[in-house]
Amino acid sequence: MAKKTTIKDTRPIKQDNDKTTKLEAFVADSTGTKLTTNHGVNINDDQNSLKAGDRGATLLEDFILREKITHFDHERIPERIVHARGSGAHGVFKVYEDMSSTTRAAFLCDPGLETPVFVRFSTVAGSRGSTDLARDVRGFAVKFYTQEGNFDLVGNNMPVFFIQDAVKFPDLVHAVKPEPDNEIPQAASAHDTFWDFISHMPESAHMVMWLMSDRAIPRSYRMMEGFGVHTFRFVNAQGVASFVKFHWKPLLGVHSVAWDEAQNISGKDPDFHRRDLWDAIEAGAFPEWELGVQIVAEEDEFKFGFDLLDPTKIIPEELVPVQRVGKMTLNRNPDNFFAETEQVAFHVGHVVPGIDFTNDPLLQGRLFSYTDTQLIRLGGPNFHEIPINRPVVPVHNNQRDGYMRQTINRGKTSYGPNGIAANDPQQVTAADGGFVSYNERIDARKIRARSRSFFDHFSQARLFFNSQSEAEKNHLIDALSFELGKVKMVEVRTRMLGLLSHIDKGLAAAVAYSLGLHVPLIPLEELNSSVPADADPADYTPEQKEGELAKSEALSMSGTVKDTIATRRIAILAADGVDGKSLSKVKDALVAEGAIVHIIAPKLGTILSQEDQQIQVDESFLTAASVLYDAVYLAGGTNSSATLEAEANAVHFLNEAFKHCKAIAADVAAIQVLEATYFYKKLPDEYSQETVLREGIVVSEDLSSLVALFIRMIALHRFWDREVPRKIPA
Ligand code: HDE
Repeated sequence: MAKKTTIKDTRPIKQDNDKTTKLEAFVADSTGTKLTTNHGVNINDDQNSLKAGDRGATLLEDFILREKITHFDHERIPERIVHARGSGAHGVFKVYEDMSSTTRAAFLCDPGLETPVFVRFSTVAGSRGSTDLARDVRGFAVKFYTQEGNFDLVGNNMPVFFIQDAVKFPDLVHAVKPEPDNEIPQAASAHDTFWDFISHMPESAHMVMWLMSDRAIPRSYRMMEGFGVHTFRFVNAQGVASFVKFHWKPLLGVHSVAWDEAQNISGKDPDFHRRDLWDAIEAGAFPEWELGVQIVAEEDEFKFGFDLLDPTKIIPEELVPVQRVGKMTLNRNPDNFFAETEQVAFHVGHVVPGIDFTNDPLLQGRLFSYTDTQLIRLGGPNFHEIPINRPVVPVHNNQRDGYMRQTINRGKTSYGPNGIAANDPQQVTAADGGFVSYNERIDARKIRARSRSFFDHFSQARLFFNSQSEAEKNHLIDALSFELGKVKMVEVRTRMLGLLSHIDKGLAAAVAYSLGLHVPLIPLEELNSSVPADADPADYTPEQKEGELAKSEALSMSGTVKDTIATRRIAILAADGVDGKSLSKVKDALVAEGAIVHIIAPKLGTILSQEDQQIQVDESFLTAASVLYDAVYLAGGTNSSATLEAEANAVHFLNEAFKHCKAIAADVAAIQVLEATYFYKKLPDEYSQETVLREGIVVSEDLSSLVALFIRMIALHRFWDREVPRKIPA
């Protein structure tokens, strides 16, 4: 067979790397164009169908009507079975330093290289139209369009998963989705089937701790961590492999909302996270994350008290620190939601040379599922040709035909080896960048069973609970009390209490109190459905092991970044007669720090300041709500204060902001409005700067110090310390 000496399109590093330019070829801008049918004929009348006479029947020959309606009838595709509700954005990734000592992945080896990315954030359980603020895991899927093909890091905002083996995934999803008889409830895990499943699935104990924590109700996609969950492999050019866990660390810190607030936002603005991401990017406040890696040498595989292949376990950061190796910046909104965010197809099996898999049984199952799901969702095997899914490098192989094929392949051959076309397209050697799977030695029997090293389901669930701040623990107890309180079947509640008691007795007792039940004693052997009856109890010992980490700082959100108010939403409440000077001073200072400031008044239009100046109103009490803001400032001015004091919506706004532990600042001249709230009489009599920073309330006539304190308070995000002692109805 004739052999050529050169290969036409190997993948040199100097290819056109710009995904935006590549997408341009597919962009349709209708500005200044003529209206046409899909076969390109100009349309003369798009307002009337073709009829027999003025009032006559519509004619079958009306190809314009038929084409338009038929296309419309087919506009929807099946939504994703999980992660249906999502929001996407374009961006770039750059590695800080050459990582070639651990991986040969080219995009991680050249700090000068900017790799385009597309990211899709999502909730898991809800339908496409469901609320962003459901208590749920968030998907965090990143497609890197690298010079060596696409690498998809299809992760979540929680580092572990519910199950250890992919075979349980359909059961898990069936249990959490709305119940099959009445399709209730939407986008919520607070129902019988979910908790029935969990109560029989102790391996989910650790994940359930994360799900019941405030991580499940993020303030913003921009303020979430991301995790690859499974242990992957890095392989360097010498073929030396190490284990790797991927992390995304948001530069704005990790922040959440309160559960009561989340439920309110779901009504006031179900698109809250989608809008937040879109608006931040439109405003040029580009969200940023650092890519983190935890690297474990091959020879250290068995040095931990847990199995690296078990996706219900983390590697505590105290044991293996997270190295921050690069930065991702999201800098462009999609042009078209359907074409990009809906049609993007991620696949955990999209890896590039230098990144490889491990035998995590959950990961292995995912490797099958993601292609399979796109076949039904995107209608056939050619979904990789949809513009958003195309790599920035050329694709050549002998795959052909199928629904909606776009490529016009030239030539006679669609097979290899071939002699007719000199064996093109040709295989690529490893040295030239061909993918070679890691040469892992496997010497085993075929079995259908779980490794003993996967049996301990409770140690890390307990580690997570113990690592939470007092407020975070309270929220977790409240979340469990809420969710199990919505469960109708008492036996499910009781069984869950039994399971929780193996994590922490105090936690179980607190939830039991809320449910009006006692904690039953359910032996571990009875709970461990995935553990064979003859297993040695030593393998699933729930008690703290000697030398085991009791707490991990990194698991609490309380220690994350709190030094910026950029993009935080601040409400200024005002009415006619407001002190315009002080209002402008506070507003300007907040805007200068990058905050988004809205003036909220009893009605839209303008208000007249006490200096007789018209001030533009951004929202009225009807269109705004405190749950859509991070902090409130009450401007001064005698008439404004009198109006706001008498305006129930203004008082409610303040009460609610207080209840949700937000920063509140007031000009001393507006004190009468504060006096009308529930919380005023609960405030400490004496205020020092320290109390202000603990309680998050400042009232002052000295605007300069007020503004400075207010900015520090907003950066602290929430004042959970006041939540229990100063609880108010709102
Ligand atoms: Fe997924 N998952 N998953 N998953 N997953 C899907 O693929 C699946 C799992 C994750 O924004 C589906 O295109 C199985 C873990 C994200 O488009 C589907 C198992 C993690 C997204 C699928 C898992 C994820 C998906 C549905 C257990 C975190 C949204 C639509 C073996 C590491 C991607 C689709 C996007 C989507 C299967 C478990 C993350 C059906 C079988 C663990 C972020 O293929």
